[in-house]
Amino acid sequence: MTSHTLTIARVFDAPRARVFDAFTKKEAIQTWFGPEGFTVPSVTVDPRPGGRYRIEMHSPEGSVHVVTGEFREVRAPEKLVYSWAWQEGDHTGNETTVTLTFAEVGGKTEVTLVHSGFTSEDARLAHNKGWTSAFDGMGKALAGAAKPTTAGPTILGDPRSSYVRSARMAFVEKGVAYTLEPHPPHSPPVDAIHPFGKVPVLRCGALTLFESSAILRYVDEALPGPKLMPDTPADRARVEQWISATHCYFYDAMVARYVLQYVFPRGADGKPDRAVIDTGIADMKKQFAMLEPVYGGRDWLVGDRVSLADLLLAPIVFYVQAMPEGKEVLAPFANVRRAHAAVAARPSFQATMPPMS
Ligand SMILES: N[C@@H](CCC(=O)N[C@@H](CS)C(=O)NCC(=O)O)C(=O)O
Repeated sequence: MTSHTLTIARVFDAPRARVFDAFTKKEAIQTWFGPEGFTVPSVTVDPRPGGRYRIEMHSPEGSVHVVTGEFREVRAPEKLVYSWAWQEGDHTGNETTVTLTFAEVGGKTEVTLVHSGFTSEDARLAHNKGWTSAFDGMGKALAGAAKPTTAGPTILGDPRSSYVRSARMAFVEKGVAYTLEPHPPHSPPVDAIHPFGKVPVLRCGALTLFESSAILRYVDEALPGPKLMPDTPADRARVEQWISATHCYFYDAMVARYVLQYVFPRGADGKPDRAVIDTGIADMKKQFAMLEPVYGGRDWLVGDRVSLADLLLAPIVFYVQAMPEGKEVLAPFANVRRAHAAVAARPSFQATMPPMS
């Protein structure tokens, strides 16, 4: 049977030892390995003759690809030879050999890859595409732009944020696993995604999103699980209406001018600013009075089941209730309290309790 061999030479703008490490150190491999858009959540590597490696890659669509092999020759920082075998997919069962040589060229490093033993030209071409894309990623990683290590959906944000909680609740409602990376607003990982540094932001494979409304809509539409938007255009528009009202009016009165005044006091002597709190309370009362007949006998802002609008508002009402005047403010509004209790009883609400101090 004819054996097909792939040869690629690439110059990387980095010292030879660092480029060699990119193939032999777990953390370094995770910054570039795999085609563009793939992430590398798991790597084990034992770079010595007879030592083994295992690299798990996830595609943006969520498919898992695992390659394993054994090191045959390890001569840092000049040469590396290892076997290469896919654990699943079209190329399973065919062990091939990767030979890498590292040469210094004027302060840069030329890597020559010889990947031999393919049983078909198709397999050789598929690997040419994969390595070429991976080497593009390696160039970027060596220049400081590493790829994320988790492919699965990841919410970045402070778990105390009501908006972060809404995004997390959407995942729990859908029954889809997600990772929470706790980062404060305006921290580098958040700033890398949100132009104004706010939380939450979402990373999902190659996709990044900012703004909770966009994140909630994506989670609902792109992921399996129960629908969090109603069935009719009019009801979907009503959900959008309450989402917009929450961003534009409820958050301002309930969070900015009430809850946050207690959580981050900015008044005289570092005390909560009473004047601001009073305006927040006055507006909240009007807002709850307006919502009271909207709920009527129903537990949901729209229709007969939970929607994204409820997920956005409930974490805010939760904080209002927890503040000194909150229960008193809500006391006259039996429907609002009953509707809030209905969302608060859901596993998505229970599973996303913020750390309270
Ligand atoms: N419109 C944004 C608002 C997000 C937002 O205001 N998040 C707060 C935490 S609940 C935040 O990041 N605050 C920091 C800041 O405003 O600088 C969204 O819906 O995602």
